[in-house]
Amino acid sequence: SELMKNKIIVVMGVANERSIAWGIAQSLHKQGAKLIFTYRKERSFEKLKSLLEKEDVKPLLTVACDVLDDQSLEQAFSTIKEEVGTIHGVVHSVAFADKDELKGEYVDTSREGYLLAQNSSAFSLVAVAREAKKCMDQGGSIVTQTYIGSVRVVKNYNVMGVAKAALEANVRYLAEDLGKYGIRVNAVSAGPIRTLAAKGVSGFNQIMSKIEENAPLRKNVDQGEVGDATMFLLSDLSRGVTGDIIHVDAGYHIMG
Ligand code: 0WD
Repeated sequence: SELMKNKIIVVMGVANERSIAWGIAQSLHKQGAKLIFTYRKERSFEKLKSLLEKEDVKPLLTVACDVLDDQSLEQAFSTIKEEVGTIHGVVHSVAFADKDELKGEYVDTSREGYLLAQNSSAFSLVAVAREAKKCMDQGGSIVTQTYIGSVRVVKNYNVMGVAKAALEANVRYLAEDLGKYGIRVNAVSAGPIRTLAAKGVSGFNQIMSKIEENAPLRKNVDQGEVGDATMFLLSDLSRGVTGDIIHVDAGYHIMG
């Protein structure tokens, strides 16, 4: 099937083959989407190039974009507009916090650490939506990635949990603003997956075994499961859904 035929989607946040954004890209590619990739670091660009070659994915465009930098964001989306024109969706799979803030007590969070996490992980969705909107003249769908640490206290997740709470509120406010242009905004709340970003969270292995024991499906999820759910939110199948958070966590969030 070709659910995403004729759709052009921007994928932000592929660092390597383990990245959730890479799982999403594969789901989208399988369903016939045309893809544009953004990357931050040169190192990620090299990884991305070799991944694309290996999997025989031919991107429409790859463009540098640092979400902490307004000029970089404007430049990236104006390049997309010039080279490609209309886009139909954006995958925001980007977050960052200083490793030192992802352990110990939350009360000791520094001001700089707090602001960096909020800036990279929550405000970045607002900035991306503002720029992407300029290329979404036929409506579209924006999907971000969040985590249960936004609504529950997850040991060591600390400053990132608070950033994810802000991210989820951003999803709702943006959904209201952009709804009148036919642009939907949603999030996937994924269970823990071993990626580069996850390495920064101490006690990650314990979190994963707890889910294997307690989640209704008695397993952890993978990038493919998150990829397919994100694809659904980018596709017309979800045309009635906006401002929402879909949990792809083997059901863990329903457990007391
Ligand atoms: O367990 C997990 N892995 C979960 C992750 C569970 C639930 C949610 N998530 C979220 C993360 O919080 C994040 O929002 O999924 C998203 C993607 O995370 P990931 O796939 O686990 O992480 P990773 O593969 O490390 O990709 C994160 C990428 C960065 O990699 P590089 O090495 O290029 O910094 O986030 C991007 C970047 O691609 N990123 C940025 N991109 C542009 N500008 C920036 C930035 N300033 N900061 C980080």
